[in-house]
Amino acid sequence: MSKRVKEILSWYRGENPGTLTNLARLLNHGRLGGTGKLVILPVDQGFEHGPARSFAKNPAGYDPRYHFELAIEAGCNAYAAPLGFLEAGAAEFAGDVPLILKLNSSDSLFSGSDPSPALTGDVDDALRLGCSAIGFTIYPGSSARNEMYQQIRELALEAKSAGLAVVIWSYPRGSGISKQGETAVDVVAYAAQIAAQLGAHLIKVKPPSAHIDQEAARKVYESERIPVGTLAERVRHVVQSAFNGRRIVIFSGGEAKGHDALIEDIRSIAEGGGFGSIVGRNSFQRPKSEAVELLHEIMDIYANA
Ligand code: FBP
Repeated sequence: MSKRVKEILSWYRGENPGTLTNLARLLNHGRLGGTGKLVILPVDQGFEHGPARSFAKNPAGYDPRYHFELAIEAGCNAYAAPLGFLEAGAAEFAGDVPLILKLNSSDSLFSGSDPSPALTGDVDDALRLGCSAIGFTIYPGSSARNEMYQQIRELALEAKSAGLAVVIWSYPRGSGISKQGETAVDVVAYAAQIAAQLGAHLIKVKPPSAHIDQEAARKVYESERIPVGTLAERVRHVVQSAFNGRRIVIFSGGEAKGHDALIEDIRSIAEGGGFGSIVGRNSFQRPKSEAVELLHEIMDIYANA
């Protein structure tokens, strides 16, 4: 076990040996194994955005086995997906890559302003499929947020009792927050704090913009001169907001974009002390060899940070 992984595990001393072992599995697997950094492949976009928007660019992605292969070939720390995708490959690829079962999902066919995801899996499913962790999305800013907080409180308790790790995707969204506010640095930092308080071991947020959304927060950012001018500074602030860096915070890739723009973001995230990335569309929407090359480039930036 590397010194860094041991140090990270020490932040989670309240957890049982099963959960610590599963956290270690996530941290020790793949090309970044042992570095304390993670790159995770998430493929829940088929449910969240629909099949064509997700897979038409690279039709190999319609096949659930493709994503296991991509995560394995690229040496990702883990592969995260909803129930159906994991059930379709968990036996064939058993033991090849740590799995994270996403326990809630929402589709884009209902266009209300307040996301209210359904529970689409449970802890027993995660155990049956050999997962290392459960995954759950919360939408701070939605009128349904309190229901989500209560659901993850129950699920996290159950998962931890069963020795699993808990990953929370924290996405501010809904009628309580403006579009610009969804990625505002104060809001993303707050979202990371909420996920940490809900007991997440790993927290996933979007890269924060320089916008400050909440008036009460703005006064503090200004009076305390919190540096948020560059992406690296904002990432540092978000990581600090999740228990002063004592929780693993990783950042999403976002919509498919050009190589250079993505790499620039990753460099800033690494410079700001981010623990890694979760890269979905930017990887599985490219041809596999290109995706593997890109994921390796991303991993090497984190490895050398
Ligand atoms: P991407 O790299 O494709 O952005 O995936 C990361 C992710 O967290 C997915 O797990 C999730 O489906 C997606 O972002 C949600 O995106 P949106 O903001 O459009 O709901």
